[in-house]
Amino acid sequence: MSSKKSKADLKVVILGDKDVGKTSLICRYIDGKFVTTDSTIGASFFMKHWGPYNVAVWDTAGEERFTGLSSFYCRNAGAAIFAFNLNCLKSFESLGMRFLPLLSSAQDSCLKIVVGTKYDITSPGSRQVSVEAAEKLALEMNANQPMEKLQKPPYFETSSRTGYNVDEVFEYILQYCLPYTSDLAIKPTHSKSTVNLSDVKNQTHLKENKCCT
Ligand SMILES: Nc1nc2c(ncn2[C@@H]2O[C@H](COP(=O)(O)OP(=O)(O)O)[C@@H](O)[C@H]2O)c(=O)[nH]1
Ligand SMILES: [Mg+2]
Repeated sequence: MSSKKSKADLKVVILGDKDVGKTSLICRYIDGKFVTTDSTIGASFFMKHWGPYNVAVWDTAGEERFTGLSSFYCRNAGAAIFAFNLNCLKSFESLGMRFLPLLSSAQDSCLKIVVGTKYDITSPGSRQVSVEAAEKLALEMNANQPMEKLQKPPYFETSSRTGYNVDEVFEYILQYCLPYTSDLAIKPTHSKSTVNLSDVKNQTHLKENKCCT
């Protein structure tokens, strides 16, 4: 395999309600920085090179009006990150109710990783989702995966502000989904392109997609 080819060896999508911190998580991983981001419109695409592999990371918009679009971008995904805000129960409930059904066009073996975000502003008083509940969901979502390969419930608590646990999420995905060789090292090279869908409402075919979900 060669990183010069344009086709990705692994497609990763990130799903979750608006404002849970999906874009910040990807930016922290790709750029190593916490950046102020604009609301994602439609979806953005990042390519990361990991050893000989090309990894495509698709950031999606969490808003209801883009649901059909997110379903489209899940096609052939090998891994999906289900992000929720640790301080917002509703965002956790959305994962099973609204976002899991979008994966029908992903690979059958698609790994699902549950990620609780904004750990830096989470305290016992503010936390609305327990570790146990999140781990339970992560295991339920991956009932078709071999447990010996999962090793642990695929659940991480992260902070894009401090960087806490962010690399660990992606390392877990890459090691699970790609054949691992000892010379693999994350290279800092990457590229980004944004799918310009600023006027999604006026695009008939996208409206049709929305109806189908
Ligand atoms: N304190 C804190 N704020 C965060 C974190 N991640 C995201 N945010 C903030 O949450 C808001 C929404 O983030 P964004 O990444 O745009 O969410 P998205 O809609 O899911 O892509 C922004 O104001 C971010 O600065 C985090 O780990 N800690
Ligand atoms: Mg976003």
